[in-house]
Amino acid sequence: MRQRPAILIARDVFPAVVERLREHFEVETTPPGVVWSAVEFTERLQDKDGVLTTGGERIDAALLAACPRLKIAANLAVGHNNFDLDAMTAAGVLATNAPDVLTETTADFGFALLMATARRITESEHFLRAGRWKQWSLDLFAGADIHGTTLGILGMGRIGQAIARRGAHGFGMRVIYHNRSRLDAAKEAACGARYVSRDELFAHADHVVLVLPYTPAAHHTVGAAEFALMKPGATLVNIARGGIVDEDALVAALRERRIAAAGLDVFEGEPQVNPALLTVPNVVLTPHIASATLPTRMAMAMLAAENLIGFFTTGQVRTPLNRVSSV
Ligand code: 8YV
Repeated sequence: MRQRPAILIARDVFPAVVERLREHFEVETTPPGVVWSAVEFTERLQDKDGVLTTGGERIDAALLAACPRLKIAANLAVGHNNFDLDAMTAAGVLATNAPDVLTETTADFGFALLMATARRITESEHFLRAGRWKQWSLDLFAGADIHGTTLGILGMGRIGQAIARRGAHGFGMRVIYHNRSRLDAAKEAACGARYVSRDELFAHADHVVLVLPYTPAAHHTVGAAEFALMKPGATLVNIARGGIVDEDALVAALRERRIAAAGLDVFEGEPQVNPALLTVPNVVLTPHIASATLPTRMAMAMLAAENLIGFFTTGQVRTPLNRVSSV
């Protein structure tokens, strides 16, 4: 009998996902709480035909050279900056990601983080929990309005558009955006958004939300120059990838109140957090949870699993990132 393909699940995932994969594959799981080092990950992958990754495991030329059996890596994230797509294509390894199923959930969170940041929700809760609330005062945690203000979105893919719709149609915001390519008129109308230059976006927005993919060109693309362009009362929200923002420059801008506040769900070098960020009061910090609802995380993991199953059974996957010749 032909041997079933061997699959590694690189982090602990829901039992239903493991069961689904076991219908087709020999599956090696990862115990709860375990994050393999790059060396351990490579060792475990050496005898595998496929891998379900979670966005944190790097697949590059060195790993591919050490894992010659590998044919597919299925990311359960939409972002895929952990994949070196050129190296994967050159090695004939298919890459897939998990878009769409997380769009609305992630946009909900982007908006929640924007509101928490502008209305100083976590800062005021810390104050209350610390027993410091002694009296009402007119300006107690007075923040910035959301409704009727200008929302600037950098990166106008599916999640950016979903945030734009919330802002324009739910909160009566003027939505401006900048993106590598401009949306067509129908899409702009659907999300009530107007295309502007990058500088205009930073200069005119009351709230800037970052939703762009993390590429080498996007490294620290938001830093001192952008904070200098922003309005003093403006806020910045990052739900994309930590490396997009120069965190040291952000800390300086927040301390000097060159911008009012920031909300960060992603960090350069996460799960380590730049210690300076922890000392700044006007920043809301969350541990990369923008897509974290149980139904959405299940849908993301199942999409990755179905991509693995599709690849080995029919040769078809739902969300490919590159093209390689089939199995
Ligand atoms: C994931 C994300 O939860 O999909 C993405 O790109 O950033 C999150 O939704 C995370 O990457 C999983 O590691």
